Amino acid sequence: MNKISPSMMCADILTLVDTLKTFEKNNIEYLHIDIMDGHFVPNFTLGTDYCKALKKITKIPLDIHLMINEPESKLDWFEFGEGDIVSVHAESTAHLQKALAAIKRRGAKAYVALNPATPLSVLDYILDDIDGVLVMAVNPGFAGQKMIPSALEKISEIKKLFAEKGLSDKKIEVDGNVSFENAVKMRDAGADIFVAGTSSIFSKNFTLDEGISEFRKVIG
Ligand code: S6P
Ligand code: MG
Repeated sequence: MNKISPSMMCADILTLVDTLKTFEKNNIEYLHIDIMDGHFVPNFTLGTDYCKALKKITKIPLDIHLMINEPESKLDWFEFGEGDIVSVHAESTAHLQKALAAIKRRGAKAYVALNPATPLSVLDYILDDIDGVLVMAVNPGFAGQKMIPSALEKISEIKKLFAEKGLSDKKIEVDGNVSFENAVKMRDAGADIFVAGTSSIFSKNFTLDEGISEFRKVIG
């Protein structure tokens, strides 16, 4: 079954406890936490204390998306472990393998995140080190952007690559403008985990419960 990872930067911090209750009731699989450092991307969002607080109040695994330079030297700042996903950007470090191996050593799933312009050749020598790929369908930094269409082709190519190499247990996560409409195309291209933000479950046009049940139908 495909999985939902709501983008927590899109959730109202003042009603966070209620939002988490709604997620638990709806068996949401992951909480996508965007960590930005103002260097790798031009924005600041959530941080170490936020992850710690979530760990205290919910059992839903974290899906930490690190948009920070040199993540390998900052992994110890974060609380994560068995069952959680941690993504590092291929473009953010000269020591990608080192960062991925450090995540795995802590029992979490290591994903490599790829900006829209990053070619798949970066995967060539890290296939053994990853549990999945996080495909960015927008340039990271902000919610509410439009999907860059080449993301769909990228998802299909990764799916094909995993199948050819007998690595179909590895997952493809997609992030950025995963609207109800785009999610169908992303699913058809081969995505497994869908980051839900302002263009789907956090849209102001319906309740969170309604958004989640509609999104589930769409991602299959
Ligand atoms: C963007 C970030 C994403 C956004 C998500 C928001 O840098 O990594 O996780 O929070 O894309 O969703 P939407 O539907 O507003 O694009
Ligand atoms: Mg993200």
